[in-house]
Amino acid sequence: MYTQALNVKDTGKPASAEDPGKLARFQARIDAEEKIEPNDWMPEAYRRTLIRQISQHAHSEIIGMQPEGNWITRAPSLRRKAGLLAKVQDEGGHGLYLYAAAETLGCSREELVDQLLAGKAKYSSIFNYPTLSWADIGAIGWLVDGAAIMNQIPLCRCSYGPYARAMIRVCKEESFHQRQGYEIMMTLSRGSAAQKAMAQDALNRWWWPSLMMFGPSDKDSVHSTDTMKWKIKRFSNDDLRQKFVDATVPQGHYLGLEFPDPALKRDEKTGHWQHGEIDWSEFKRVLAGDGPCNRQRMKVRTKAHEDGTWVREAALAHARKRAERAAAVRIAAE
Ligand code: BYC
Repeated sequence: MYTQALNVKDTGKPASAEDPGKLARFQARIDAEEKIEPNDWMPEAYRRTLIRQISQHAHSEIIGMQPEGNWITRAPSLRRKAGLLAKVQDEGGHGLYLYAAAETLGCSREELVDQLLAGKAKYSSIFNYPTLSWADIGAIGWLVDGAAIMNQIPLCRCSYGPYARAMIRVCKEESFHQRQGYEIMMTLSRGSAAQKAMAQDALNRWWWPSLMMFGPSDKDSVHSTDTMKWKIKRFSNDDLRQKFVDATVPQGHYLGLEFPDPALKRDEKTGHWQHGEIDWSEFKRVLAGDGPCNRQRMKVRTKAHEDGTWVREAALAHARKRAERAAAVRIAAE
């Protein structure tokens, strides 16, 4: 999509060595809400932060296909299967837009994928949890895509043009995903006692991991100061988490479900739903690679990458032949 525009190389320069005048002009552009485009001058730290965040986001979309893909063959009806199939394909598409956006910053998709497979790049903690029942597909759509929308709508206004533009389409598709998930939860909640229990069990298991998707609390967030200054992030982790809780709790109550948090209560003065303490030790464990499914996710991703080698090679050989043929036609015409 954008890779032809690459003329930005990693200078390896520490941020302190950068021209203060250029830095000031860059910040002034950000403050004036101008979009930064691939060939514009940008501080090294801005570029690196974007590569880190966008590639982590891309990896999350691709790894996120696994827990849901687990239920494609077991969806309870043809309609459900078609919906889920389309959703999982959308996630693959989101990964591709995001890798393309990251490539505009001078890092190839191959390098980014290698970092993931080598365990050097993160992906969202949420995808290290298993999908044990069909209700989990409803809970993922409702909660995980719901959290994703809350986090990603502000990213449509992010200062980096290619990321902001990619997020517009991603968010439109995520809202369809959220609706399909909530509709599954609604059907189960209005079904038999066993179906309602399945929906409750899914909410019990996905609620806390969904809150962790927003990242560490503001006091522990290492990147927020810079990313807020550069208008990559528009809201802090805790602010977005609170917006998500406020939007989601009434939806759960409408379903007749209970949240697995005895401390959850509405503050009558502010109108916000206050939640209990998040288990940050679990979050850290999952990030360190020791969640319920980390090993399985990486094993499956690595195998899929290896199995796809011939496809990538064939596509490159085809592109080479087309280019050679086009060059031959050009020479003959001269
Ligand atoms: N999981 O300083 P902080 C989706 C890391 S895809 C794993 O607050 P930042 C979907 C963070 O990377 C969902 N790691 O960081 C797909 C950093 O580590 P490094 C993904 C996490 O970047 C398919 C460290 O903790 N969404 O929705 O300012 C189906 C310190 O954190 C997590 C995105 O990627 C986590 N939950 O804020 C359905 C959105 N949280 O890199 C749905 C774009 C934090 O220094 N990303 N870390 O080693 C963001 O908005 C931000 O990167 C985050 C974190 C809010 C996630």
